[in-house]
Amino acid sequence: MKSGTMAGRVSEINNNLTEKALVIGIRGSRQSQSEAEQSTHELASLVEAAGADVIDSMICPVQQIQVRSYIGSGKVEEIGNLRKAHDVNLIAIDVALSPPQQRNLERDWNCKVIDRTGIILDIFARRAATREGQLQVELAQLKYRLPRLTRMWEHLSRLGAGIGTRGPGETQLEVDRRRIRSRLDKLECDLVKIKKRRKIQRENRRRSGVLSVALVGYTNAGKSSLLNRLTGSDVAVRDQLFVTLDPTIRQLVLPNQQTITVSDTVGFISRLPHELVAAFHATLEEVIEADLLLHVIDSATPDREEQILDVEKVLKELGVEATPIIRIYNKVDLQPDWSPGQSPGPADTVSVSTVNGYGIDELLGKLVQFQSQMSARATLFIPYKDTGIIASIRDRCEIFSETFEAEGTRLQVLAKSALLSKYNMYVVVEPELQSFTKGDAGE
Ligand SMILES: Nc1nc2c(ncn2[C@@H]2O[C@H](COP(=O)(O)OP(=O)(O)OP(=O)(O)O)[C@@H](O)[C@H]2O)c(=O)[nH]1
Ligand SMILES: [Mg+2]
Repeated sequence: MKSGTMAGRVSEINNNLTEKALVIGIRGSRQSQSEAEQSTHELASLVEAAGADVIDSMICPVQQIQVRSYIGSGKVEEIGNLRKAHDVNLIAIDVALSPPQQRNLERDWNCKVIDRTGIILDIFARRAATREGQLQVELAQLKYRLPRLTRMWEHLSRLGAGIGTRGPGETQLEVDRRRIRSRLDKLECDLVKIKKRRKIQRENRRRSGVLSVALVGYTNAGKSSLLNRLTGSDVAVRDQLFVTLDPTIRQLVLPNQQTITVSDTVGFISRLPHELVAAFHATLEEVIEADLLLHVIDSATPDREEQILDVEKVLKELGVEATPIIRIYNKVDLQPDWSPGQSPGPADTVSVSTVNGYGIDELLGKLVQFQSQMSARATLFIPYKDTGIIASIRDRCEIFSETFEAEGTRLQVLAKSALLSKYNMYVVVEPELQSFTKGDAGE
């Protein structure tokens, strides 16, 4: 009985703490109503993922952005009334507000106002579990907060001008800024160390000639589900945005018995805050350095095409346009009339369902094909006069056997084809290996 009362009290406290939010979508002059609706719906999901209750939402048409508060004064008043009627304590708005606009709206509505970037940063801050993730999010948050710091000073100045307010107010602001800047320097320095460590780990993997595949895609597309399906791992999967933040790397033994690595990482979203992409560079290096990208697409969402474009935009920002990519249309079980022929674009595509396993064998087949095109086994014969090159071969290829003969060293290696072509002059095509190396070694 006692514990029941306690539990009741805790849930009452939690209810009181849960923020009640109003979600405001913006329809720009070049946007259709359905685009605005989808974006507003996504913002509501983000607000929920950040832990608030969405009480109501509305779409506000904006023909011309107003400098003072982004939206016109009539709409500001209308939304203010809606806020009062619902008694909400948070208004989320689906644009990137400038610091003064955010401040003006908070004053007009007398409640907390948060923009799309602020919400995404908040979710990341809640979800970051590892030290690396936490550092990355803190870096992004501080960069976002730095220009918004004036609020503290304004608060002081509202106490009244004159002796004792002006000087200290300004000084405090400068102190705050300086503190943030020195914290930013420290974080950047810590992240450089992490980056170095990851680089060493990655180089160790590369050295073995093992192919690396990275899962990329819009948040909630099913990347982690696919990793689990392919490798039998148990990475967290939930119907929520940004469940995965930290990269996970698993080995996958393909049907041809060759091993590759598959990495799962943070998902992308429309208008992903630039601060986050920059801060997550260390994490995203698994993507940057991958030999092959699997772009996982939620085929069942009405926003599918926009999401594909959004992901491609981030990939471009990361500079990986040249990396081969396979588009994976996931969740086809939700689309009974799906036909793979509908797949748009020139990229290689596969339709799958991580729920019922449809298309997984086809995907594995494509991975085998890619793996055998990309890596090859070869026999190299290095004359003793060139012995110096063996150290670099040892560093970059997997060596199966090494025999010393009268004229030089014979090595059996497995390596990426592109790398093997550098040692072309030493490749020996032996009859039994011919079918294995044919076409691969020289590419
Ligand atoms: N019906 C159906 N649901 C799926 C499929 N694949 C994934 N899901 C569901 O989609 C939701 C998101 O899946 P995740 O694997 O967490 O997606 P993610 O891309 O890793 O998402 P984040 O890590 O949040 O960016 C979960 O509720 C999954 O159960 C599928 O093939 N069919
Ligand atoms: Mg995930």
